[in-house]
Order: sequence, then C-alpha cells, then structure tokens
Amino acid sequence: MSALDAARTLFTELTGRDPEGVWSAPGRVNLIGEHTDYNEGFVLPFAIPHRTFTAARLRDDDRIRVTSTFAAEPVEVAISELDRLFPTAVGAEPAVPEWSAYVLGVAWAIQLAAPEAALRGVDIAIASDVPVGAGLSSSAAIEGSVASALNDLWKLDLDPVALAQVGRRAENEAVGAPTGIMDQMASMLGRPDAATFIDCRSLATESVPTGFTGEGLEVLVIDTQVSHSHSTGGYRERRDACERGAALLGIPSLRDAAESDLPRTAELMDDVTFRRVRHVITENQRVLDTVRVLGSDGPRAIGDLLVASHASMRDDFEISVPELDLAVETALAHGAVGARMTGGGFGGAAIALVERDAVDRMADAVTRAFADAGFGAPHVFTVHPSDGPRRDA
Ligand code: GAF
Repeated sequence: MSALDAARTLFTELTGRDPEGVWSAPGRVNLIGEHTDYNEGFVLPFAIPHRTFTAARLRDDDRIRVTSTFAAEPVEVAISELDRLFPTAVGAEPAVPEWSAYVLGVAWAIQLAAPEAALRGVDIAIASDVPVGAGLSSSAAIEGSVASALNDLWKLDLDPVALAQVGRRAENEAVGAPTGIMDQMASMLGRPDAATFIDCRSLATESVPTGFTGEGLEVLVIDTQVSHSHSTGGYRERRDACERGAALLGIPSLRDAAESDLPRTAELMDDVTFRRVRHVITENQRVLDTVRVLGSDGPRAIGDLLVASHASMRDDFEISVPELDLAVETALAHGAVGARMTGGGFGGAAIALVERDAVDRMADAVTRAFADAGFGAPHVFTVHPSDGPRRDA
C-alpha cells in the first residue's frame, strides 16, 4: 500500500470517516553544506521523492488527536493544553511520546506564528515512506506535511519560509533537537531538477538547476543503516564548538569568517576547536563554489567539491563513521563523479553522483564492500530533486 493510502486508511480507522484532505512534504538530501546552517551560513539541499503524508479533518471541539503508522497508540490533547506541554526544557524528555512531539509541536508553533487565528480541533493520521534515521530528514517531512495541513485547514495563509520556521521551532523546542533550519527549508522549497541554495542568515533562497537528468547522472543514496539521533551527544557538541570558535574570533557567528581568517584562527584556539571552525569556513566556501560551478560547467565539474566536503567532515568535523567512509571510497573507486556523507552524520547516508548506466554496478560494489568489511547490508537507491509540499487529495 502506498504511504498516501496508508495515511487515509489509518485516518478512517481512527475516526470512522474520510479525511477532509491529505497533504504531503518530502525528505531531503543535502548536496553540499553540512553543519553550516546553525552557523548562519550556506547550504544546497534538494527535496527527494520520498514523502510523509498527513490525512486530516477538522473537529467540532478543540482537541487534537494524532495517530501514525509508527505509533502504538493515538495521542490526544486540547489545543489549550499545548502551551503547558511546550517548550520542552533543554535536555528534558518531551511531555508527549517523542513521535507525537513532531506533530503536536507543529500545532503549538503554528498557533504562536498566527496568534489571532481561532483554531478548531483536528484529527490527524500520518504515514511516510521517508526512511527514518537515515539522515534524509524524515522529521522535517513530518513537520512540513502537518504544517501544510494545518495552514490550509486553519486558513492561516503562512508562506513556505514561515512554515519552515514553524517546523524548526517544533524540532528545537518541542522535540528538543538543537538543529538548524536547512531540513525544513529544503522540504518546503523543493523544486523538480533543482537544488535550493539557502542563505541561513537571511533565509533568502535561490533555485539552482542541478542538470543531473540532462547530463545522464543519478544521485545514489547509500543508507548505511547506522542510525543516529540529533537529540543527543555529538551534534550538540559540534554546535557548541562552533559557538566557542565564533566567540574566540569575536564574531556573531562563523558565517562572518572567511578562509583568509584561518591563520589567525589557528592561533586563537585549541586544535579541536580550530578544526571544527575550519570545516565550517571551508564548507561555506565549497557551497558557493558548487553553485557557481553548476552554473558555469555543469554537474560533472562538482565532484572534487563533494569529495573535499567529505574529507573535511571526516577529518576536521569528525562526524563520519567507517560505514560512511567505505560507501564514499567504494563509490569513488568505481567511477562516481563525486561522493560525500549527507546530513548530520554519526550514521545515516552517503550520496554518490554517478552515471545512469553505472547505478546497478555501483550499488552491487558498495553492497559487496560492506559485506567484505563485516558491516550490515546498506540500503541503496536513487533519488532526484523533487517537489516541495502539496495537497494530494
Ligand atoms: C541535521 C540538522 F537537522 C540540520 O539542521 C543540519 O545541521 C544538518 O544536520 C547538518 O548539516 O540534518
């Protein structure tokens, strides 16, 4: 059954009625620009065909009832209770089961963004075909589809950037994950055959044609199946190191530093902090270079930038894992144009830009390399830049 049908069926099981509509939003792959978003820098992600579907209908009271294919039990709260449940204190467990915090967090954040609106209760059922824990932003896809549904049902008329901000607020303050805004923006602003260049300081965006299809290239996703979470540990530490580095440099955020500042940077801080900072400074430059090179020379010319980005994440930011390194090395050894890990790291997926007729060979080679290394089998599939949110029914 498709995820769209699964959401509809689940809705009918929950309520005994048909939904008023079904809305969906995509996951994302980041082409380049990792851990730059919360440093107010640059990113270049694109939305993927995998989507999360929200079937919903207004109720006659003020209760929000949520169910999903990945939950044992529906969760129900009154709209008037949302302010008591959120925000979640830093490091604390969410006041509701974690999966439902993404949904109820969006309901909470969207009513803060539209305080004048008189809101009615709503029933919601969610199903998704975005792989969870793979670094493909399954959480932003939930947030985007729920935000789109509530925006329509509650007649709020918020624009895509405002809805992305709602999603990020839910993720930060309801779920408690200290993430930036890239994933929500990537999901809300997806366009076929284009990546979205985002200035994470101004939130200005530009649609950048990738040219992959015309050039006979495919993006292979190698999901290592090593799962990760951004609510804990390494992600927070990297963020703290970036803030420390910016403070030592005397600038508001690492966005305000350039490669010419690196010699001075090395003198101001310990080696680990310096390498974290160097990753962000050089990665921002690589994003700008990728946008320029895509426009001037096309996608076959961006391979070295992707490879340099991976090396920087592996050696300076230290967020790769052996499975991701092996995926990248194997793809490159078998002729990929470029490859890098994508997303927050500590597990998740790598991407490889490959010739269309080499996709099967490459997937086999990676699967064999994982088996030879004693790693669990990866999940390998292709994606192409796709649409943002939409109403499906
Ligand atoms: C995760 C976060 F959610 C993003 O905000 C971003 O920081 C990314 O990791 C790393 O680039 O996906």
